[in-house]
Amino acid sequence: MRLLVTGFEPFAGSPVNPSQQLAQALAEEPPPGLHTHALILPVDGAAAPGMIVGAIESQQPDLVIMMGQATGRAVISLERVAINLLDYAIPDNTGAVLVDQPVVAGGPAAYFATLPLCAMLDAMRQAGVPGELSLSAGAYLCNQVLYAALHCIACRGLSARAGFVHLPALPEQVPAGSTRTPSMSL
Ligand code: PCA
Repeated sequence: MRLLVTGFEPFAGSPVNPSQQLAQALAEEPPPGLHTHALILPVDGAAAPGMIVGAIESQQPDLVIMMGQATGRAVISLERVAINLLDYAIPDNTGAVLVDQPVVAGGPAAYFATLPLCAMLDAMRQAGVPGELSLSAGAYLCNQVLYAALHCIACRGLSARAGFVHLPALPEQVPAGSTRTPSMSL
């Protein structure tokens, strides 16, 4: 089986992003039996969707696991839904702020992730890793690439299963003295 795993570059002024580190670690030490390719996406709303679509088309993966950082979340979140909305609360890394725009003009309102999320959550919990199902990947880059990937797979009739995993901040990203920002080690 071919796995395409993605992370994002750092954003919002942080020097690191756990999703980049985890994607790179998975590529260096792939899960047994999975031919794993890692792709690090820019936090750039104009470039990132084309990059995930290009990777799906060129590599024809069986599984697409996209990852990103969700500051403020305490456990690993498995996203159930991608919505056709861009509503950035902060600029992307090029300075763009897209508000009240579709990811794909004329596209469906939403797509469900197609990874086996309940089985993944059970497996995570059995392994002692706290997790949850999430109903919103937001309206920023993470939702955008999830929507773009699911739209590409649906439109081209591909069999790949795809979904998005949001990760808590790393301990070193928590401001000194803060007791409010949850974190999880890599
Ligand atoms: N998280 C952001 C975009 C990049 C990242 O790692 C998000 O949740 O949309």
